[in-house]
Amino acid sequence: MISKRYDHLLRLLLVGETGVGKTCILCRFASGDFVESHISTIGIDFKMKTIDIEGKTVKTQIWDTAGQERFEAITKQFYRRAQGILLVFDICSRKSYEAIPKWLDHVRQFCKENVVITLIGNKSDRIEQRQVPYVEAQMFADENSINYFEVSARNRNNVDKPFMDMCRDILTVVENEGEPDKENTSVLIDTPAQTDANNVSLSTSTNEEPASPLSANENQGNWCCTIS
Ligand SMILES: Nc1nc2c(ncn2[C@@H]2O[C@H](COP(=O)(O)OP(=O)(O)O)[C@@H](O)[C@H]2O)c(=O)[nH]1
Ligand SMILES: [Mg+2]
Repeated sequence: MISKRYDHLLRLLLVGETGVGKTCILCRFASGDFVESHISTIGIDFKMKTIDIEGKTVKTQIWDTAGQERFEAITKQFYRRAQGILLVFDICSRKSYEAIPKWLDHVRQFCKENVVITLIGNKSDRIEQRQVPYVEAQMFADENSINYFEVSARNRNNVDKPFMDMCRDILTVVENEGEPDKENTSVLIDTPAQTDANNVSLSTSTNEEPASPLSANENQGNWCCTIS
């Protein structure tokens, strides 16, 4: 019999405009890498990372969305399953910050009520090109009762902190309200139902088909979409 190697499986989702650095933040957190240029995320990818929180082994399954509007039909399904949302903007792009209320609306509309939300201002290494003052983003976060962190995926500054704090907060929710679907935690790559909303069809693929919950390739994968 295979024993479970973790105490909790938490599902997190990164959202925000294209180009703010979501994929870079995820790579930095999950594997420690910074890759200068990424192929724009098509649909949705995920990576997994196991962390220790107060002696508990917590497996995080982190989904990385595409910012493009036409993929919203896909990402809405992932909002429903997420226990934590990381709302990302680029501190050097006022436009990406001004889009945050729109992303927050999606979260409030589609997520469960007890979802933990964190605002992240990325690219803090480019402080001289800053277009969004720290205090302004902090005030927005305070008004919406969410945490705010400035990070740099490029120089790794502060990248782990929002993930760690978010997981701690989710564990508090889980301890108070119970794990939403504990019976499914042995299924590491569980994906929402297929949809044909807005003519978007989905198929799921991992690098290799995971043979068991212990297989190495459970740690990343992606959803592909076909727009018809
Ligand atoms: N200077 C700087 N550039 C970054 C940082 N994070 C990402 N980038 C760059 O921003 C661009 C978009 O990053 P990407 O992760 O693909 O954005 P996404 O569309 O939100 O997933 C890429 O050229 C990255 O190299 C950062 O912390 N600092
Ligand atoms: Mg991306």
